[in-house]
Amino acid sequence: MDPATTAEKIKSMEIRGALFIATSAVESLIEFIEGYEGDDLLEELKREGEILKKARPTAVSLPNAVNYCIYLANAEKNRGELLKKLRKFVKEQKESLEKIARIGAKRIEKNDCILTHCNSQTAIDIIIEAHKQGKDITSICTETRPRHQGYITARQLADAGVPVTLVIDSAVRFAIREEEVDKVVVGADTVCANGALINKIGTSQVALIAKEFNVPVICGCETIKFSPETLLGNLVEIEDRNHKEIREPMEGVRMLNPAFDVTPPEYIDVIVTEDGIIPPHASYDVLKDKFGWEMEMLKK
Ligand code: RUB
Repeated sequence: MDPATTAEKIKSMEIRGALFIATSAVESLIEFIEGYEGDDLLEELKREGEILKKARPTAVSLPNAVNYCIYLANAEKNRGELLKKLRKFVKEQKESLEKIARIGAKRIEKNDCILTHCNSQTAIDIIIEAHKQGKDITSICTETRPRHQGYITARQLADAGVPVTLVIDSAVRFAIREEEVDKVVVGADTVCANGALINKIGTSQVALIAKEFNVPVICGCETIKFSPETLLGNLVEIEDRNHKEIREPMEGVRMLNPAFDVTPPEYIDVIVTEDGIIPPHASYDVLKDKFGWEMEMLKK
């Protein structure tokens, strides 16, 4: 699929979930490079990359992945070698899901009841891996208004054989208390330099309630979702989606439809990356270790 079509599908949320957004964007740039016959690939890639980056503003995996393509294209002038490196990048991103599932599942204990919010492939894979290991877990997922991504999660977990209960978002406190939730497992759209987590709207409420009941919050997050821009002091834009997603306009009523919120690092126990488990406050070290290339680009 070409970059413009991919950008449209990201905008309309046909392509969604922070990791899938990033890998789809890179795959579209690979297709673009394969078909490119002009003599200014780098400039054209930058233009296509801008279209992709503008598709959705909050998940940093998208600009990180696009910037990485441009960084590679700048350094590698041999088209075949560049494509090889880009395909390797996509493969590694997909493999990171499995690595995170294996590491994260170790934090899940026998008979745990796990609550998850929205639809994160990373979080789901941790839960399914724990189930495959025979830990006899059960799960609860939230409906996730207004787009109801929780229904996708419920389907995926049920299809994998994990006993699953669906609750409305406002039943989270009731569920954590009455269903005796042992752990919360969520994904990430962005992790900031201070360890704050940006994920689907409502994640911060879930984490706050989990804290109240001493329930650990585990965040599954590929390192591509850490934000180098936040190291330079920039704030992450929270997407304000079409208010019609909530309901038809009401006269005299202002609607607000933020798609994501910020969970302070104090409410998160661990972040599970493909390289291992870190406390949220070690996010700075991840950025320093992994994003030297992007810091170079951002400072220019
Ligand atoms: C999805 C969402 C997910 C993260 C992580 O929001 O908030 O928790 O993107 O997903 P939306 P993954 O439905 O608005 O894209 O682990 O699949 O990358």
